[in-house]
Amino acid sequence: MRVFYSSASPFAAKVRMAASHCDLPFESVATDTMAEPAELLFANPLGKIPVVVLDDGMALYDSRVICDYFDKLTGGQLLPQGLEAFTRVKVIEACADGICDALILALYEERYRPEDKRHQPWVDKQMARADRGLAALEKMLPDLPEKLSTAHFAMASVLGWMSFRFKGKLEAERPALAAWIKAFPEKFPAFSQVGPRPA
Ligand SMILES: N[C@@H](CCC(=O)N[C@@H](CS)C(=O)NCC(=O)O)C(=O)O
Repeated sequence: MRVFYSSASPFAAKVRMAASHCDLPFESVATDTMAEPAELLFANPLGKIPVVVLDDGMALYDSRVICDYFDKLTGGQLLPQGLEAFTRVKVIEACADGICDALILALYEERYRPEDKRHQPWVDKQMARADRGLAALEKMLPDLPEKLSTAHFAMASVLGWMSFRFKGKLEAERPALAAWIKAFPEKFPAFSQVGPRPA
């Protein structure tokens, strides 16, 4: 199995953490989405990472589909079985992923648009969305199951990524989330290898 990734990509980190947790061997393929390599576009017409290419050539995206695939493949290593616990995990995962989507949009506005074409109200909207999501995530902390799940990996992805892309924000605004991500490597030691890292 090959995973198209970049070290800073939070969504790719989510998938690599989940694969490591499930003891699934994989080859990491460093991918620059801006360069749109043919191999990436062939595997994922959307041109985004992460993409997993299975040994038979089948390509899977996006991160939620990939994590759900890993869960099925391993007989339920990433998601609880009971309906209530399953639903709680999926909502936390969706919230963490949504925060990440909003922050990425805000960041891309700065990174990829010429200064005179930037639209601050759009950035403000995304930041407000992310802030509401972070407040909700903090409230849902007690809902996290003891066993590692896709909710943990989605949270570790966005919060780990924020710790270098939005340095100091969590500590200043969401101390419980800042403490959670600080403690996460104790629960999941492979975080230092497969968690998000500055490029
Ligand atoms: N919903 C997707 C989001 C993936 C995503 O936004 N990936 C970013 C990197 S973290 C990307 O490929 N960005 C490049 C682009 O948008 O052109 C998932 O869960 O995998």
